[in-house]
Amino acid sequence: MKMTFRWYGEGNDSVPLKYIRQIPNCSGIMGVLDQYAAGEVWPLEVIQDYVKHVNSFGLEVEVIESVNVHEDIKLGLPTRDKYIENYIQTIKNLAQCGIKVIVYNFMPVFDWLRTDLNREIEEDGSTSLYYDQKELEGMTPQMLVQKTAETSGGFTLPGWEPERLAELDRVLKLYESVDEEKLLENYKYFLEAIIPTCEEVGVRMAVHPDDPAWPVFGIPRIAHSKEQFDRIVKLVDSPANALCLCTGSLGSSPDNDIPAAIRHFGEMDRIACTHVRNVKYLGEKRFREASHLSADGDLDMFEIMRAIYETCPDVYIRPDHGRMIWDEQARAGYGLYDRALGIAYLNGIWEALEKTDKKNK
Ligand code: DNO
Repeated sequence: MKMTFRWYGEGNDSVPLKYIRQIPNCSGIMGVLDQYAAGEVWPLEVIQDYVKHVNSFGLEVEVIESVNVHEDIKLGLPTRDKYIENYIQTIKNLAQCGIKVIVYNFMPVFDWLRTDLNREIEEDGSTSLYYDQKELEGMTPQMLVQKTAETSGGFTLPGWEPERLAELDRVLKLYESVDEEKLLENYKYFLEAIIPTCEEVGVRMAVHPDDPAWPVFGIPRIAHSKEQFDRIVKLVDSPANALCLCTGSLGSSPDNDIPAAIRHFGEMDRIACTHVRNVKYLGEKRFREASHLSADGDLDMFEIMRAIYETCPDVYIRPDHGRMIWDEQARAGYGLYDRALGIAYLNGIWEALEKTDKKNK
């Protein structure tokens, strides 16, 4: 496995590259150029400079998270072809700069969402991301957008890009005539167009699960169960059509058996990267994020790492959403301290797996 850390770019992240380099076993970042809106081409020279800059800190950048998919592609509008062409150009440019995996999602309108970005965990006074379906049902999408913006501490949030939200009313209206089957059809059209290029240039597309793992605000969502991912990987049957297996997103629903899903898709060689984190269930469609430690949440991190070790040991891993601890001021979910602790813990599990394996041979 290659252990990495998500980084938002110079001037846009509270964590400097130098600190990331100092985390044990962290060999690179999952990076992004978020100055480009969905549908725009990422210029080759800009990516080259970016990669050079990250490399100068002794870190690799082989995974990009994300290149966002324009809403017209998800909606299947006639304008989609020009955005797909741009997407293909971006894939080619990224491949030329050594990028091996592109994380993206096919969630309409919203990416991940929470009803509280800073919910205090009573036991220890830290805060973490929190979701309660009942709270969501009392809000309109516009109210949620406003609350998220007001409580994000001035940091831009991935998935909450201003240009995406400026379009909110128009796009929500258009989705009224798109159901799950239509969305899947539009998804197939997109994959059929881009995967041949990915195969040619050696890039794997890694789709991120819906988060939370169910539809929200009545908008269709098609990527939150093993059965749905089985359909997705078959839309275009290629190792380049792969998953970003995010344990916390899929794991927000107790119906999903995460180690089993990793084994299933790992054995098929369809996992290109993973986000590893823990979730604490608080009731029906109500959860908060926990530290990575198994005992602090409801996911079994040992079984998760064992499934990765046994079925897809070469994937890129990153710790995901940390709690905010030690009074750190950072982008919600993306501080240094708790994610670095997460890496140290995942490293420990990995070492135990490797050494036990060797002993048994
Ligand atoms: C949330 C992230 C997601 C992810 C996108 C990929 O924190 O895991 O925003 O990057 O869904 O497109």
